[in-house]
Amino acid sequence: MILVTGFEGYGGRSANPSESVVRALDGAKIGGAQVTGQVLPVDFRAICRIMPEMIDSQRPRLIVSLGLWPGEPMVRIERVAANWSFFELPDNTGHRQQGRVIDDGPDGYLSTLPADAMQASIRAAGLPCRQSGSAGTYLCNATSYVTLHHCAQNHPRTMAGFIHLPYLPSQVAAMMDQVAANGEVEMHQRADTASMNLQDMIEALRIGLGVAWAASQA
Ligand code: PCA
Repeated sequence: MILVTGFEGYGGRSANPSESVVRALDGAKIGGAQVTGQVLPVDFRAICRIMPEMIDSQRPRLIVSLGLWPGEPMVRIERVAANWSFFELPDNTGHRQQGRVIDDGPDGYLSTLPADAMQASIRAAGLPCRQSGSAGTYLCNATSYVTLHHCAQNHPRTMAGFIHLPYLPSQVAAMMDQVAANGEVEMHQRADTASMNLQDMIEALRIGLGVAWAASQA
């Protein structure tokens, strides 16, 4: 079984592309594996509880969590999860985690996804994809850390990692309207205007999950 997670909107945004991608993939079959999609709350304390519970009860062999990285122009496979949080934005409950994600956990984990192979296949399909050495210090990094820590301790054969996604084009269009209406910064000062359409993101994920699933069965 493949578990794919995404997030609801946060930081004043009503939408999150990761939620739309997860809803599209929920129930799909990829490489003979059943995909279960789960949309998660932007809530640090809930994530610390929900991710381990879901992994214990559903026993996925592969876990790919998704989130938005504003300004990212392509599908971005994260390599590292750090045991460090610095929430510049409060989560959706108003909580700002500062400090370790898990007090007695190691400083970091490397993703166990076959990132090079996933990236190569996604690019071969004509879709832009890259890797990154930092998922930031907000909830996506924390989710990735909690997942990799739980798997390392309890499910060592489960492959897991995180992928950040760009904005949807409609979100950027609405943002540009807001920039114009507010009249506070010039359009060119906004560096977070990259986007990718939903079908391309879904296709990239289908390809990446297929590659990762095959590797998990080898
Ligand atoms: N992106 C945030 C958290 C939720 C999301 O979609 C992040 O990058 O941490």
